Amino acid sequence: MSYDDDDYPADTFPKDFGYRAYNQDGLELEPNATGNSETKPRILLMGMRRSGKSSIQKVVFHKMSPNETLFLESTSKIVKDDINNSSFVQFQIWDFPGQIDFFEPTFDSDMIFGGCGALVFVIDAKDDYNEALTKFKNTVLQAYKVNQRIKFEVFIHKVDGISDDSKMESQRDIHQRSSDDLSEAGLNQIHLSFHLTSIYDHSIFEAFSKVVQKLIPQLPTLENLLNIFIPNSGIEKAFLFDVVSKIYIATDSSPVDMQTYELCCDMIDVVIDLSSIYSSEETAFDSGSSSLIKLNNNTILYLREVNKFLALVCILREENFNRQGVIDYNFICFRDAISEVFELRLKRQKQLENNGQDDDDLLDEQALIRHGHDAGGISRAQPIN
Ligand SMILES: Nc1nc2c(ncn2[C@@H]2O[C@H](COP(=O)(O)OP(=O)(O)OP(=O)(O)O)[C@@H](O)[C@H]2O)c(=O)[nH]1
Ligand SMILES: [Mg+2]
Repeated sequence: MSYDDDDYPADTFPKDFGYRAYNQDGLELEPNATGNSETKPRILLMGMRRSGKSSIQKVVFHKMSPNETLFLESTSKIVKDDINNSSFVQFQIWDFPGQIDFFEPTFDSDMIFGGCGALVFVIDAKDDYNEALTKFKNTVLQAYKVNQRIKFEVFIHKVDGISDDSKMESQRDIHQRSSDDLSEAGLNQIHLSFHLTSIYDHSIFEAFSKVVQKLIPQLPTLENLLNIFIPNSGIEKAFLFDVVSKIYIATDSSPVDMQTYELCCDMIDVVIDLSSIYSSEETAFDSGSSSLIKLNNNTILYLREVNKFLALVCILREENFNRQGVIDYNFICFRDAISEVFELRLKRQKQLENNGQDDDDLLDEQALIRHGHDAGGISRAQPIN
């Protein structure tokens, strides 16, 4: 469960269609080890020792099962992990040791916070969190000094086995106290988001989805496309999933219900598992994949492959599936529109590289893409009744 105070201008996201396999063991990279890693947005995982930072990173991005995290060793130096799941989902995650000290001379704040898109601060809700809140305040102060564009995301973590009432109470308390601490320090304009998370259910995937979405400059375009696609196809809700991590990178503007999200995640698991039984690994999931599950409450889950790494999962009423032709036709328009967004993006990015422009120009480009699609692209996605 999570909520945000407002929307922030998105940071820039370098794109190419390339894909590199990720390392199951959690790649430990030297700085600058990969050519473009310095330009990738960075997500920092910070918090007290044993708060669950490494577990989160392993469960969400490396398919570690929650129970296995019991055997994780304490992190002793910054572990940098490149995530290149799809052209939308590309960033670095830096997992910090809990005992890191900002005031140590070797701690290079400029380097660490400079290229940071989001700072995820993990607080163990099962533990006394006074010290964590002090550390959080110091972290924000330090980070904000260097980079005012960082999005601060607080994960109130390990909420499994805690009653809903005490979850809400912890969230209220942590929100209140951290906001008070920051306004006392003269920083009341800082944007904080709070998420209740656990690696033992889908909440951690949902929270990470929200974090990643804010770093995707094309998000408004993707949401727009979904908002047009859905009513025209008789669909109630749709998620655009990054198949590898099961985080959703966009959804239409209707509210997200946790149970629906879980159903969609489970569907992806089923489809991937079945595909790998019946086909070779290379072709397990490709642009021809689609899948349909009928639930016993007149609801249908319909999955369509967008490309090798993205899938659209739709929830709709059974009777609306009579018009499958319309849905499939609209889906193809939707898919074409997405690839157009990327072509535009790539073209623009090449231009920027040649001209050496900076990030702010990329924000203008967002407007350009959005305008382009409102005007043309998806308008073809009308049902053919
Ligand atoms: N109950 C519960 N335990 C969790 C959860 N997430 C992590 N843990 C446990 O918390 C312990 C510490 O997890 P780590 O991921 O090593 O914590 P860390 O923040 O990386 O710790 P340092 O590297 O020492 O800073 C492990 O035993 C995990 O199994 C959760 O959501 N719920
Ligand atoms: Mg760790």
